[in-house]
Amino acid sequence: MLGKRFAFVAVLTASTLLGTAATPPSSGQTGTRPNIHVITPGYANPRDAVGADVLLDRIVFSDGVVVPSSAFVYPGQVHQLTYNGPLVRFRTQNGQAATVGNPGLRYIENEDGNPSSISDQDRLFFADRMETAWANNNLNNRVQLQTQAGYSFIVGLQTQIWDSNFSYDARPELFIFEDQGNSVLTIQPLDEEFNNIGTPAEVRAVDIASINPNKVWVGRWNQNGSPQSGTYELKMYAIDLNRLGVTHLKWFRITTDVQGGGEASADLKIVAVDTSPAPAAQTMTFD
Ligand SMILES: [Ca+2]
Ligand SMILES: [Ca+2]
Ligand SMILES: [Ca+2]
Ligand SMILES: [Ca+2]
Repeated sequence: MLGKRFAFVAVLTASTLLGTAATPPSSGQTGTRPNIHVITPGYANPRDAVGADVLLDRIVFSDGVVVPSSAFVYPGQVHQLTYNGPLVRFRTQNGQAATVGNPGLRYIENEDGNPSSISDQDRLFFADRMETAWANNNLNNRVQLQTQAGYSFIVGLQTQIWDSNFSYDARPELFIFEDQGNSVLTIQPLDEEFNNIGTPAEVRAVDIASINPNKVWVGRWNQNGSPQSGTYELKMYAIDLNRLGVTHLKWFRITTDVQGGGEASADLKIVAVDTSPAPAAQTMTFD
């Protein structure tokens, strides 16, 4: 058993050095995309719940394996946030009637008490605000950026996650949810000293597809924070860790400097899962 796992590592290392790692099929390919099941307590019609809770209840992989919400791994830390864009465009948001996560909107420039500019203290405190917005299964509680100005930040997951199969497989570990699926971002895996490792994934608008088996809807607000009528469709990109050139992951950097293919304004909710059957045993083997 251990010998087999070490053999996997050797193969991956060789292919990475040679730059010949196989390109995985698109996550949007029919048959491999997980089913995402959402519940909207108190609302029979999910589109009526966009001012409240839109809860990610479970993920069902194409092989039938179910990941319940109790097994989700959320971002637990956000570091090194950069943003030099305009005011009143970068915020966390949630339904005004939400019971999961803090309700309402929070803008980055308000964190230091002076809304007329964006300071280092704003960026520092807003990074914590992002982490708080992401640390629950309410898909309505997310980060929104309404500008072509980019951002970057480092995400630390609550726990390290492992890939059950070090080649490409149909149980993705990282789920990126994005309003309307019209944005771009790059995901760069990092080691514990925040050095680049693995392979960066450039996520383009075409990669971010409608959620199946049913579309999912979230709330929309004006730039001044007032609720807008109607809904946004929330779309998703699911990533097998093999796509990032790593077997396990805790830290990664997200940037929006991808050129072309969408807006540099990803509105994000990030959820991870550990697909390894015995993560503790694998950690002992490799760390
Ligand atoms: Ca400020
Ligand atoms: Ca894999
Ligand atoms: Ca996997
Ligand atoms: Ca978007």
